[in-house]
Amino acid sequence: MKRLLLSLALANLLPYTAFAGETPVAPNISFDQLLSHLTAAPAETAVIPEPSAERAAYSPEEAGRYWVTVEAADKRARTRLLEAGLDIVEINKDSVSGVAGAYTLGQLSSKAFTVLSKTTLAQRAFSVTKDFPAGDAAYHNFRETTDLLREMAAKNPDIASLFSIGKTVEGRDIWCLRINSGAKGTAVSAKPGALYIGNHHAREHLSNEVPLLLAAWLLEHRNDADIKTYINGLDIYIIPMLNPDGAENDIKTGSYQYYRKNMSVNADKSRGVDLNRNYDSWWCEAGASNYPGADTYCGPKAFSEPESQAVKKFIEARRNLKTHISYHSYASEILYPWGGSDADVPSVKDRQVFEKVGAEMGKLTGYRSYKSSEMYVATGDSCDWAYAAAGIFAFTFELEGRGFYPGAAIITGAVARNIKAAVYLLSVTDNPYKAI
Ligand code: 0X9
Ligand code: ZN
Repeated sequence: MKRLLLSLALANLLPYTAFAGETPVAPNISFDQLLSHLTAAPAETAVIPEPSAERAAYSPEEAGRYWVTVEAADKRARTRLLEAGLDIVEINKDSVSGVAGAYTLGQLSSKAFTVLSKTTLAQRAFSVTKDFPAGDAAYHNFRETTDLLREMAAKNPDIASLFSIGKTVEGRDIWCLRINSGAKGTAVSAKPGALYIGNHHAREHLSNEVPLLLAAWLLEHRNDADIKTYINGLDIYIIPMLNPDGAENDIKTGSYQYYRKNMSVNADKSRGVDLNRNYDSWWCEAGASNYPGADTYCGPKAFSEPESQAVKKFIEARRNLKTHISYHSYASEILYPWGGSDADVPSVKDRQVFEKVGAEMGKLTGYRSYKSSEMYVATGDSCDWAYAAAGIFAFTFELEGRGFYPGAAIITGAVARNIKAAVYLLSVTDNPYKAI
């Protein structure tokens, strides 16, 4: 029996999308309405197939079979995929997912089809998720995040593009939405760049919502005078979910797991490296653990993890980046380097920029802004590395909330406040020194 996943919850949440069968309907709901939907509407929980994949192990005849997602815009495309042998299990707006063996994979590799992702069924057995608990259904899981990002890029092809900066331990894509009126995808740009990353830490789900909905807001407000100026003059990158494996693991049973790390299998068979201890900034010298089972495990070496590697390569390939926010939760705080040392950053001017820009974003959010190491000294931190390696004015935001699971009602206010701070950061990205 095939099941249709027609992104009902997503359709309810999107400001500019409604589905009537397969026909996209013009935007008719404002971003403010989007936010109120997030908290008011008890979003329908996505129907996840009760997969045989939940079984502990796969039989030998299932070896060599894959779970694939393939582009398919309409029912004709789906019919062609059935003819290619694909066992369609899920139907989304622009794609389908299902099971393919060797013959079908051969067919799919022809030019007629675009395979968006491919994982072995055995891998999927360990990665099939349920979803956020019903009360938190407004949060976007990996599939919903992916769909929303695709939707944004598809609706704004002149200024937005979506690409993967790399794969996670479990083979998920780390998506990056780029907003740039000229360059698309991975093409280089000389325009000053701003980078927003969420969800280094798995259980900090609000840290995916804020950059994801920031992207939606920027695109919806693309014709506002100030936003238009930033879109024309800057190179804006939004990576809302750096650690999708961990985020999915955190919700895999339908109740939260308090999971923090990525999904690496460590030497002692424990799971996970703390991605915010894995960067090469005084790696594993303080505030991090060498013990693989620890929540603050720094990994076997700096940049041992595909997720932190992907960020490293991304930043090193883009010397135009000037400003950055890495979203975490929770504390209502804005932190700037150093986090791995009690010292101040050596450049007095840069310190003034950090203090001034942090304070301004503090006013806009109501968060307290201060030097990261005053919270605690912790090495291997992403923002320390981004500043040290690339001179990027990098801020860690500890979003609001009392606990890692503050409920869906918090999203509206957190997003609205943080849009203001993120837009302020755009306003100084052309020259952060102008802030002082
Ligand atoms: O410990 C972290 O990685 C961050 N806090 S969280 O609760 N989100 O895990 C804070 C990072 C701040 N950086 C340093 N103090 N180095
Ligand atoms: Zn965190």
